[in-house]
Amino acid sequence: MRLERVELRRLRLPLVSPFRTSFGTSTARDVLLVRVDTADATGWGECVADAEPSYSAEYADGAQQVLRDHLLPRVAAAQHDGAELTAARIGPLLAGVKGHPMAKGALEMAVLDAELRASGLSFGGYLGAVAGRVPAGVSVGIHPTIAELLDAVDGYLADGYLRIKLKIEPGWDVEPVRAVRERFGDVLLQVDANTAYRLSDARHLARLDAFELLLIEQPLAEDDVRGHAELARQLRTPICLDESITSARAAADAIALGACSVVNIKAGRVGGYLEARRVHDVAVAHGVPVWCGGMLETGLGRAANVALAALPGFVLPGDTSASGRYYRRDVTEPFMLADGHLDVPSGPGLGREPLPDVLAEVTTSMEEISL
Ligand code: SMG
Ligand code: MG
Repeated sequence: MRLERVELRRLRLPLVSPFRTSFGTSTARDVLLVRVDTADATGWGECVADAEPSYSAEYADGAQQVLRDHLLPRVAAAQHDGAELTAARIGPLLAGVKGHPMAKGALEMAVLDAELRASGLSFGGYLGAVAGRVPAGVSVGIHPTIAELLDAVDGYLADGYLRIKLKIEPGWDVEPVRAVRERFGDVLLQVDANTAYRLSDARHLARLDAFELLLIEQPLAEDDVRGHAELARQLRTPICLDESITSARAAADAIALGACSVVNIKAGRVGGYLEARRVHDVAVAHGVPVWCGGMLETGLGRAANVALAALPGFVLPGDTSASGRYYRRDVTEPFMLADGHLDVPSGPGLGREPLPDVLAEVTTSMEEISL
């Protein structure tokens, strides 16, 4: 396969409601899409970097620049030398560029989509999906008041979501969790701190043990694996890592060190769906349950996430919500909740493509690169 043309397209997609986390409030997504054209097929990749480098070091402008100036030139050079391109070759080809997993992952996703569309295989089929639908959880942001939080959770449960994740931060943790537990009984419940705590908060966080949470996600800093291992010894609530798991090797290390007993898998955070599958395989080999994280993806990233979430080690509901939880109009045919589940697309590649009219409406810029 040879890439003939690459398009870097930016979209602005307003969220249906503001999403507040410990690192900021999002009211819209600044999306970078990568489109690759080959002689046989077109492929789409979605970069999950946000406008601000606040979830991780990456951000959309930086991702676009590293794609244009460092990643795509390496692909062009390899093609010039006669290399046949496949998605599996993208990671090794880009290994000389340090970091930038979200930018790399978006390019690999686009190449994989084109490759699979050309061969007729779906993402799920390629990755090893064993289910036709996946259970859907929902991530609920920090709200101005507990009453508003309870209203939001009530609405999501009425929609059929099977698991609730509450965003927490110091000052918004024990009381909201207690309120949700008291009001909604034994609903599957977990929390995500996005690195907002320190190890010295261990005694405070242990107060969450009373609420039988599925897990607490990333309480401490991204690079504080030892801190998480120490915290795990002080909490009964299982620790799940998100930001810290930057590769399959990082997952193996964190598990071996006792820093987590559950893993959140996000393809963008680890450089693509192939490394995401390796994270899954490492976790399964250690008997560690995994679930699929989310980065407010459009229907394109969502299609790939839902396929990934259908692998056998994904035994907990993911942050794989329906399109309507995020966007009034998704850029693809929307993902709909049915009985608390999303169907895994079965068509070639992602099994979803952008709707031209919506895409045109939300596009803010477009850059074309000939290879
Ligand atoms: O896609 O439903 C979603 C969002 C899930 O909470 C979510 N993601 O740390 O897990 C996480 C956050 C990171 C993104 S916040 C913009
Ligand atoms: Mg998280």
